[in-house]
Amino acid sequence: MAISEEQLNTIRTALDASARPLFFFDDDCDGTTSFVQLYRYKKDGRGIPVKANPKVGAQYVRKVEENSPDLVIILDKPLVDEEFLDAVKTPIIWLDHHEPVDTSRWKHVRYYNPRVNDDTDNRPTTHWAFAISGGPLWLAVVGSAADWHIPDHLEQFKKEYGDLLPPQYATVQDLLFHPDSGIGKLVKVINFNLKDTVSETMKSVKVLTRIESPYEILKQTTPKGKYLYKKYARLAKKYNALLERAKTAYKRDDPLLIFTYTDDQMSMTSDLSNELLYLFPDKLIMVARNHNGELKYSLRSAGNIAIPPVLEKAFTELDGYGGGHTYACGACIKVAQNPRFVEIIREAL
Ligand SMILES: [Mn+2]
Repeated sequence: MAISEEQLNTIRTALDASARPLFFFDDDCDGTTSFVQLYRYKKDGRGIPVKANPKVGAQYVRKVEENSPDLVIILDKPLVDEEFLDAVKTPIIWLDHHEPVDTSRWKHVRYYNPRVNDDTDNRPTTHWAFAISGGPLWLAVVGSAADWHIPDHLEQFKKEYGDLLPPQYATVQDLLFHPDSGIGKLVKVINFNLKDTVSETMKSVKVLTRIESPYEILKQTTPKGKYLYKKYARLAKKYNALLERAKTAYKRDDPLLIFTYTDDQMSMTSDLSNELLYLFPDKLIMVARNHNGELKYSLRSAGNIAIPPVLEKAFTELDGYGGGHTYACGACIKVAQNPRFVEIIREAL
């Protein structure tokens, strides 16, 4: 195990000893299910979703001051602003699985990332949160699948929730996008509930911490489950319409599938690009939302193209930024520079 049993015990012990933990978590399914598991284990503390930025920025120092926690826990965020680490004097536990960061300068920061010891182990944050908290199992499975990992505990999950698996599955994409996958539906329910203002997101996350069974949501058997399902269904309508439009961007002879749309409110590029990749696995999927003169891309490839080096190449020439995992990245580029951006990517293929 690339985060050792001893390290996991250290995190658990720190959580046990804390009276007022403050959690900052990535506002995706992995980050959120990580938070919910640890919060349910602790039965105390506060959680703040960190939105729209891979970095925990210096503006979150204020949140620490407002809450005066005795422990800060950062979940599933690849980056934290140095200013934040300098300013926050409270002990910080930072649990992540992206590119490892050297935090040795900050004595009050304990950094946990499976890739530090084994670069091939990038199991999701929710996997480690499960190892610390003991569950609920279904949240760990849903969170892991959402981060493109076949969950380690799938067999155990199958015994309890067999009907939430598709009749046949070989890959994690089948778990996510097979029309009969309850896991995939739950990923969408959680993701769509996170696509709103911080206060609306927090309402949903609070409700999620009180859900005992995934069937409450899927079968809408309780008011809490109904609440989450309703919010999901509203966005699902919009999402499905965009997906249908995106499918028409498919060109047989083009290695790229590019789809851009304009929306000032919320991003669905990540979800759309994932599903498009399932439908068109031989393409490099590029889905962008046009917002404030910038295109915010989600890029996906099925494993034939490593995306970060391609982006690096683009951003040595162009302004903008991007990065992420080997086969799943985000990128941002000014609309005016987009033609050249696409051209560079085409040349790199
Ligand atoms: Mn993650």
